[in-house]
Amino acid sequence: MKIKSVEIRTIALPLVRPFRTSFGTQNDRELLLIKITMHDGVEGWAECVAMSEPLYSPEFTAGCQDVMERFLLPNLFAYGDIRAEDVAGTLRPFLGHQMAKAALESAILDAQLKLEGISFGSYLGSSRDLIDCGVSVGIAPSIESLVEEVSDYINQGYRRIKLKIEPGWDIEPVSVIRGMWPTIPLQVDANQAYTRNDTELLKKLDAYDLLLIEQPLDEHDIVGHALLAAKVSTPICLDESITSYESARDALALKATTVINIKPGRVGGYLESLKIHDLCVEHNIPVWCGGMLETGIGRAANVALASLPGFTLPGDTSASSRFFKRDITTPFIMEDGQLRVPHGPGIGVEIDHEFIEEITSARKLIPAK
Ligand code: OSB
Ligand code: MG
Repeated sequence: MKIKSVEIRTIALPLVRPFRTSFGTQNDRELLLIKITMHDGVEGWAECVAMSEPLYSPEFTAGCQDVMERFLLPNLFAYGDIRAEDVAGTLRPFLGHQMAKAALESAILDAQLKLEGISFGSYLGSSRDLIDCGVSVGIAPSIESLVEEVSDYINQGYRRIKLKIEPGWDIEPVSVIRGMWPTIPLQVDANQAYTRNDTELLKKLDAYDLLLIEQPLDEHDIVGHALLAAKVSTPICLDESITSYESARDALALKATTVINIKPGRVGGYLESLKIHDLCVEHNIPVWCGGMLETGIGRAANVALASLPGFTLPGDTSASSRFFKRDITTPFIMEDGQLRVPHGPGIGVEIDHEFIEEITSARKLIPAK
């Protein structure tokens, strides 16, 4: 395929409720949407999962657009006849910027699969039609409102609850939720909010039968996670620290993580995700699919990925309604705590072009030279 043009737009979707984590509070989801048009007329869509500020990862929306325009797109245009499998290799000289690279690779993959009539799921190696849904629950203003929010998700059918924690909001919310729902699969996510000095505190979480503790320490503190993992009985699961196949391999070798959260944007795309998945299957490491408050475009691809055989834990693959009143694609609706993997070609969901127009704040068309 030869790229004809790339359209980058910025959209913003209001969230149904504020989403608070240890690194900040989000009230809406600003993100870049990528549309790649090929010379043969086929179009590929993807979203870039970076957020508007570099609080979760070093990438942010405006920075992603800049690196795409300045370096990544000129490289892809010069490549000529391109397939998704070529993208990571040709972009390798440009360091980092996994989320920007992932978005471009995903858009090219969507176009390629649409041309070939293959779904993301079949291409990646899906082994089931339905995937279990988990939900990520933000830090709440009070224990009462947390209980209310979690009850609502459990009534909707979510099969796993993940509580965001930070110093001062950890043991109490976990003990209350565990006390009210003694058997619900439960895990916590600290987004790097603790230090090596918090080992004794984190050890207290062992009393609550948690599936895992996600990213308690700084993303660069792999050894700290290994030391912590040796002292607590709850499994440690890295998120922010896993930015590539190599970082996953090394964290596993150091026993800094015994479960892995794969987020395609964070690791540079679905093809890199597949490599990490295969590595984990080989080492008997449970895998689950993370989320970045994706719209239906990114969610569709994530749901396809989450249907691979190594994804043995429910992911942050929630229904569209978890974050948005109205999605920009056919919405993902939960049936008995599960989502259906799309079967259509490419990402396999219908795009709501009219709604996208309404929420677009900026757009740029970049013709391939
Ligand atoms: O750490 O998993 C995280 C959202 C934004 C940034 C980081 C994280 C999250 C979530 C939400 O926990 C996951 C979702 O999309 O449901
Ligand atoms: Mg996380």
